[in-house]
Amino acid sequence: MAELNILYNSIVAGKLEPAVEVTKVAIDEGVAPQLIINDYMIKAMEEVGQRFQDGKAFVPELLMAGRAMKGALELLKPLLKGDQSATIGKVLIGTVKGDLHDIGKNLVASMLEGCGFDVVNLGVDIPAEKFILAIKEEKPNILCMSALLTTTMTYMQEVIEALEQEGIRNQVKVMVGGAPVNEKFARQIGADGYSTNANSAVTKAKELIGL
Ligand code: B1M
Repeated sequence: MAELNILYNSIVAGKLEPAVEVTKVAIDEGVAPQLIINDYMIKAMEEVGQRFQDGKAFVPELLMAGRAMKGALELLKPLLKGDQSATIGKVLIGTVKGDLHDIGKNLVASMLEGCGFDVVNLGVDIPAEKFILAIKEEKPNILCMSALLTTTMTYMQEVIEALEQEGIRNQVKVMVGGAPVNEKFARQIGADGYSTNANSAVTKAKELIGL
């Protein structure tokens, strides 16, 4: 029986190997990926964030925890894929300029992909010009922007304004998310949609393209 508390503790302690091992056992035992992610992995990252905030953990600990979570998440990614054979829409996703957090953004990308979206993942620290270039090249239905810092979430508005100046705002729906982002903020900056987590991101994305 998979000891999922070991997964939680390993991520908090930044230990990759036991995190991966216990995840493998959980997968073999048929534990639902969503339960592993939501009840253990994300909770562990919250604990690390709390320790950081309390001055009990520092950037190296955040990095190690991120590495452990990413390693375990890699094993779960294939399981997030649904049985969708046809593409239901195209999404361009990236973390905005100045922001290097990508674990949540990648989780959103994997869920969207698993639910039938064609996903182009631009990565982190993406400036408006790069989003614009990619929109012109890839012609996505939805632009997804992620931000984890209160200092970078405001850049989302700059991207939306840049889309307007470029005359392409009406060609793409804009969805925003990330821990400091909320519905009110999304509305204020002129985004079309917002979601709190990777599951609701899929629901919102479908809604935005009329499904
Ligand atoms: Co940083 N960090 N970090 N960090 N980090 C936070 C975000 C922080 C809250 C920690 C804290 O103080 N408690 C704090 C931000 C404070 C603030 O702005 N209010 C913080 C800070 C301060 C910093 C630095 C400034 C620290 C420093 O250098 N002094 C620095 C900034 C670097 C930069 O970006 N320029 C920094 C660096 C880092 C690391 C690089 C070391 C590492 C990131 C590794 C990586 O991502 N590859 C890191 C980590 C790991 C964290 C915490 C601990 C965990 C983040 C995470 O991965 N969570 C975080 C504390 C926390 O979140 N509690 C913290 C798990 C992930 C699954 O959740 O990303 O929220 P999340 O994604 C969720 C939802 O938000 C949503 O769905 C996801 C899945 O459910 N979502 C979307 C996300 N994007 C979405 C997009 C959507 C829809 C939903 O649609 C488009």
